[in-house]
Amino acid sequence: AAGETSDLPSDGPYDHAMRRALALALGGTSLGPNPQVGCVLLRADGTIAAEGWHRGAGTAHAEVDALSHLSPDEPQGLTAVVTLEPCDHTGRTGPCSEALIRAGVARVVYAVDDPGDASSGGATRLLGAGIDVVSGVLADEAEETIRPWLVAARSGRPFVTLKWASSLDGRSAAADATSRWITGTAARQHVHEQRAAHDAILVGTGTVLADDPSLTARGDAGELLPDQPLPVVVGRRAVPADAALRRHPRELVETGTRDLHAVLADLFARGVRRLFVEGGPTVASEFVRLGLVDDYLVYLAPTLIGGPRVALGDLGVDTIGDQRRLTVTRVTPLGDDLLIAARAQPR
Ligand code: AOF
Ligand code: ZN
Repeated sequence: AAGETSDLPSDGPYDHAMRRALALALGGTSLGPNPQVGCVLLRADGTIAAEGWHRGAGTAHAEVDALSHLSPDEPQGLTAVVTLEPCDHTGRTGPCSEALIRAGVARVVYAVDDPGDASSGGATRLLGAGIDVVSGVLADEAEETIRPWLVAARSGRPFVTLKWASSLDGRSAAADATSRWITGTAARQHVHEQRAAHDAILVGTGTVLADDPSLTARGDAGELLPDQPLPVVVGRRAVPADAALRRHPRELVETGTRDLHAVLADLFARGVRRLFVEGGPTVASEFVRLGLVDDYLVYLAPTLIGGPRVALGDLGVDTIGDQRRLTVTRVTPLGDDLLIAARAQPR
């Protein structure tokens, strides 16, 4: 018999278990090519028989991790609550759809469809095996939890966070190009945490030549954090042999081009899903102009600089109807500075 599919209202019977599965998902890393996924195996009375989550690329998927805590007969008749549609492909590990069928679960409840061409199809296979499938449970929360991974998987390019620091009047440097320091230590520390939370960090050759940045993720005492982003330079000019970037713990990626679409495709192929763009103004503007920015992190210092060195250059906004409206998602005081997190509004 074929299983049945249904969509439930938002306060349905699986919300509680799905919230737990979402919390478990956060135990995995947000870095690298794989999503954060959590799984709860429920008994008929709603109690939890086992829990699992995915630790990162190459390790067991959440469903398989949860099943591994039970003896072979125990999963029979259970409901698997998973944050992502169970995969249906053999990648670094085997298909979760088949693992769930073999285990004998009666029902699979999930939040978000797997957007991958190769990996999707788990729901269809489960239904074909006579398992009930419920999709879309807490879909909005799950979308928000793994938004960068979903955006990357759906668009075939890394999720892009554009960061800049500027004066209250939007200047990132003085007329003579000096730019250190505008923001205080709390804001700078926050930037280092952001670097560690991204797979790669990108700047233009202009910034390399002007600032000689290290692009490492460092702690309070200047020590290297465990996760270091891949340093990437766009532009045709060469990075000097004695540049600080050449001493980065990860090998520098020199793209030799200003074609951002090509750069993003290449980074995606290398497994980069979260890209942190740190400027300068030319590169930042190009990302905005091409509609390639997903999240903005703007560090505003209570200072005035005035003059020509604005944080962003020409965006192709010749008339006010073309302005790029953003939605502010968070405003955080950091010492004397303000962090404004925003995202692009759909155009
Ligand atoms: C699931 N459960 O816990 C995860 C899924 O190379 P692999 O074998 O690790 O497969 C990675 C893909 O599998 C990934 O791109 C995504 O589509 C899916 N991730 N699926 O059923 C999980 N982490
Ligand atoms: Zn899987």
